[in-house]
Formats: sequence, C-alpha cells, structure tokens
Amino acid sequence: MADHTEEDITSVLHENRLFKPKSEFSKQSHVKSRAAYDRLYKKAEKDPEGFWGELAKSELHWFKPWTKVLDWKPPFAKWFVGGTTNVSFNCLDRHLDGPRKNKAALIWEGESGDSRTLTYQDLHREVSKFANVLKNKGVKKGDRVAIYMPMIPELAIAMLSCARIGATHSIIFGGFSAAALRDRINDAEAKLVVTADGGYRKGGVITLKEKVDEALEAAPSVETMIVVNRTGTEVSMKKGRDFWWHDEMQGASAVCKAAALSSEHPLFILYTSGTTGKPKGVVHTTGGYLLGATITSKWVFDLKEEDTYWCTADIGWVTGHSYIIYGILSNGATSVMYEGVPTYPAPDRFWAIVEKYRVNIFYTAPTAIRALSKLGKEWPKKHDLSSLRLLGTVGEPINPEAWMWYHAVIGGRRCPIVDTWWQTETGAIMITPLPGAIPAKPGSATLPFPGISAEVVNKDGKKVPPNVGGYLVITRPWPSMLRTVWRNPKRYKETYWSDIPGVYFSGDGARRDKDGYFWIMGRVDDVMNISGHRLGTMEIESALVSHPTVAESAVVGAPDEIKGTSVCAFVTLELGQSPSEDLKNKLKSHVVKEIGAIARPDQIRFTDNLPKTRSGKIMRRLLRDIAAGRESVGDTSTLEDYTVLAKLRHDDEA
Ligand code: 7RM
Repeated sequence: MADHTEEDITSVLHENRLFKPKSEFSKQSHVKSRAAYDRLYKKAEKDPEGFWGELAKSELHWFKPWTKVLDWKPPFAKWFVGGTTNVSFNCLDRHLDGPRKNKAALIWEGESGDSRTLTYQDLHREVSKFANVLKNKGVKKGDRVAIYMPMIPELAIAMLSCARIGATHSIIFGGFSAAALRDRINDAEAKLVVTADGGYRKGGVITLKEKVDEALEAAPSVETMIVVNRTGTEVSMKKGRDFWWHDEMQGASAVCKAAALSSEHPLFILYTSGTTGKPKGVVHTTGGYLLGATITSKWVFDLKEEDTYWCTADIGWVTGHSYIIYGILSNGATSVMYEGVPTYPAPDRFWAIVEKYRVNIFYTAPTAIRALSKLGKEWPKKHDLSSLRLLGTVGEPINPEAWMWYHAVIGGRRCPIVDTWWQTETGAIMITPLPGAIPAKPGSATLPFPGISAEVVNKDGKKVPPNVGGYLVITRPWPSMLRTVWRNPKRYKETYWSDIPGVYFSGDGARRDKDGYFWIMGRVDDVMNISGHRLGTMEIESALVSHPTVAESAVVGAPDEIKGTSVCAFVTLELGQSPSEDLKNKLKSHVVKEIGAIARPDQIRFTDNLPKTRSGKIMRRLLRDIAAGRESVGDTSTLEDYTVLAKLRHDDEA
C-alpha cells in the first residue's frame, strides 16, 4: 500500500473527485451496483407500499400480520396497521433459535479499560429480568420511563426492557443538567427513572443520581428510581422511592414474554431542541421505526453475520438508539459500545479499540474525525486497523479535508465511506451512499435510500435546478418517520408540515449537483449543531437571561475548526452591571448548570444592544457574520438601528 502524505489530503479540497467502490467490496455487498440501486429505487417509487410491505415481511418478525401497509391522513401516518410485533423480541428472542444464541450481541468497553461481553442469550436474560423489575414497580404498557445513564450495558438493558413490556422510554443524555432533565421528565410525565450513581468521563467521575434527586424535587410524576452502582460514588437513597439495580435484579425472574404490541405503539420519545425554548418530544413507534433502523443498518453498513460493528455515538442521541441498539441487534450483529471519550487515556483510544476487537465497520461524527486528525496520524499509525472494511459519518457535513484523512489514514484507502444524512425525526438514515453501489464524493451524502423521496425545493415547493440551494424536503411518508410531537400534534404539524406545502420540511438547506447528489448546507433556522449535537439557541439564551445580571442575550454558532460550530453568546447586561472576565466565567458556568456542558458558550461578548428587526426579533444572521468575522453581505433592510451593527464590529476590533 502506498504511503500518503498530508499534502495528498489537502490538495483535493477544490477537486470534485469520485471514489468508486472497489469491485471486491461491491461483489460481496448487499446492493452490488448502481444498476441494482436504481432498480430498488424505481421499484419503491412505483409502489412504495409494496416495497415497504415486502421488506417488513422479510426483515421483521410479526406476531400478527398487518392488514394495511400505510394509513396516510396527512401529516399523520400509521404503518403496518393491524400488525403486532415487539422490538425487544426482534432484537433478541428471534436470534436464540440458531447459531447466534451464544454470539456476542454487545461488546462493552469501559473508559478505564474494563470490558464486558453479553451474548444474545445473556442480553435476553438480563432484559427479561429487568422487564420484570419494571413490572414489579408498577410500570405498565404505555407508561413512560426516563433513562439518564452513562454508556454502560445497563442502559441497553433498560431500553430493551421497556420495549419488551411496551413502556415508552425517554432517554436523556447524561450531559444534561438537572433542570433540563426535570423539564423532560415533566413533559413526558415519566413514572420511573433509571440512572446510575455516576459515570466515568475523561478519567474523572460525573455524578448522575445527585442530578436526578435535584430534578425530582419538582417532578411529581416519578414514583420510583432505579440506581445502577457504577462508580461507587456516595449517594443518598430515599426510602420507598430509590432502589439499587443489583438488589432488584437479584430476585427477578428471567422469564418475561415479549408483549405483542400494535405496530403503532410508541417505542420512545426523544427530546430535540426547537426554535422556541421548549424542547420537542419526538415520538417514534414500533413497527415502522424498527423496519427503517433494520434495513438501513443492513444495506448502508453492509452488515454481515461475521461483522463487528462500532458506532461511537452516545445512546442519549438518536444515532445511538438506531445504530448502536435497535437496527444493529435486530440484524443479529455484534455491536461495540464504548463508555468514554476518544482521547482517554491517550488520543489513540478509538484506534486501540478498533484493533482490540478487530472492528470491521466504524461509524462516527465529523467533529471527532476533525479533532483526532488534528492530533496527528502517529496515533492511528500505532495500531493495526486492517480489520476495517467500511467507515461512516453522521451529524453534520464533513469537510473534504477531513473526509480524505478518514479515507487515507483510517480506511487505508480501501474502505468505502458512507456519509449518512438523517435526523432525530427521520428515525433512520435517509440520504446516503449504499457502499457497494454508489461512488462517493467527499462532502456529499449522495443519494436517497430506496423508498425515500427527497428533493430540494423553493418556498413554494417547486424543485430548484441543479446546484441551486433550497430547502431539503421529503415528499412521501416513510416507515421510520416521527409520528407526532409528544402531546402536541399541532406543533408537529406546524414545525414539519407547514412551511412548504404538502411535504416534510427537514429544516436543512441543501443543493443537488448535476449527478443528482445531495450536498447538505446546514440548518436554515437558528438551531446550532455543536459537535454533531443539535442545540437550540433559545434554550441557551433563556439560561443566560435567567442569571440576575443579564438583560438580554442572543446566541449564534461560529465556525470552529474542531467542533464545526462553537457557541458564541452576545449578552446585554442589566443596568448598573459591569462587564468583566470574572462575569464571563460565571455566565458560562451558569449555562452549564442550567443545560449541561455541551451548551457552554465558548465566547461571551458583552454589548449594549442587539441588532433587531422592527418587530423586535433579534437578527441572529447578522450576529453570525460578526461572530465569524465576516462582512454582512445579506439583507439588512429590516434592521432597526444601524448603529448597533457598527458598534458590535467596533467592539470586535477593540
Ligand atoms: C442523526 C442526527 C440532525 C441534523 C440534520 C443536519 C445535520 C446530520 C448529516 C447532517 C450534513 C450529514 N440527528 N446532519 N447528518 N448534515 N451531513 N451526513 O444527527 O437530529 O441530532 O441532527 O444534523 O442538519 O438536520 S439530529
């Protein structure tokens, strides 16, 4: 294999290179050629219900078959109507009859180097037991269970246990603050919370149970808390409310039949930031979601019986739901789950794990690729990465430079890269190359998955010509689509199905090139994508304004080499308060307390005024230009007071 230099990588930045799949890869893959993709795509386009119905039959187990593939009363969809199934059964029980029963389902690696392997049988037993624990605590079908945990096997067990009995889980990322946790618990009216005393991160301990205690001071729906002993951190257990996981599991029966649930039974709620302060509870249901997660896992990652697959996401985000647990286990594959950060104890941790488990398929975020590439190729070079056969990215656009580094240094120029575009709301991958069929262009998510009708349109819903930017929409319902916003169908309709007539609007901008390839341009609204995570500016702004010294605030994303986007907060102080470095630090800590560390502003800029429209709306677009150090070339005609802009720029130079 020829060695490659850093120059190779940067030199392609302005090129439009095409990376064709190697024929050895194509030959062995599930979808082997462009022609095969075209056939699938056309078949689905001609008869979407036939296409999805056939797959639901071939890929999933049903207790009772459906009578109707799709019931579409726009914008409300029901898939596989009348059918009953169970996600936990599909991910576990159906693999126990054959050679998979003692195959590794989960290979878990702790940050400090400890590890656990759970076979399909092991996982099935643990899940059945915990499902009985939930039942013993009074959790019934349809009840909501909040899960606030580190990346440990008990998290996977808890979610599959909920799925087994038809409890709807709401997983809240462990980095969220007590206040954010409380709001999410209250919105879902969760009855039970599963947590741990703490978790390991960057060699230290983060507390979790303590934050749940604080959240529960104002979360009256919660009756019970189950606590995993992970770190040995001292915690106080409230009698009658709090129970240790290990105590409850000890006596629990390992027999628990998977409930036959309606295809439209709510599997989970996952909160995502909206443009107003209150987070949206995105609702996913059972049959359609599982079909989307299962078939995309199989075709996009080209999953085979012998593969070891690793997705580095946290299960607290949708990527972890669909592509660490549900889609991967449903295929009977081996999923690696890692507790910690990429750089602990050293910047080669990811590559050490790839080598240790001989990982074949590796799925991560551009932000991680950028951060790790900055640390130098000597780190990956220390390890044998020859087991890798496929790489993937998700969460934000990947810049060609990072793509080339991933391709050359990690993939040894032999692995296809799948750049997968999708959202919490879409449940499963929507735009992506099928690795044996579609040539890649660095930075493009390429083409829609078969059965997905994606388009780039203008405000009126008209297709725009090639290479013209527009709104990325999905024109037909698809099985893994969100069904609603939790207890807020009006918000569902308004957010996704109102801006552009008749179609689902993703909120992203995009263009298609002359080959029909999609190039995602990012969010068209103010939601920021920080390190691959979507954060609303409004939540951070409300957190800042809740500090006694702050009058007003506007938060925007600024380009950042490592994170992709960094958080820049413009802050107007209350009269009589004076700006200081000390106050900047206080405000940053305040945001961390209110929302969590991922929302910590990288920059705070004090200003006497914010640029606003005449109707009083903050013009974040102009602030984004200032944060990025750009001249504003856009329309400033609605700006109320021009001197504000000049002043902000002046402060920037000072
Ligand atoms: C899976 C996930 C969704 C938003 C989405 C985009 C951005 C995701 C890509 C991407 C360019 C990609 N869910 N996004 N994947 N942009 N290329 N391959 O990330 O709900 O947290 O975020 O992320 O803006 O709308 S999410």
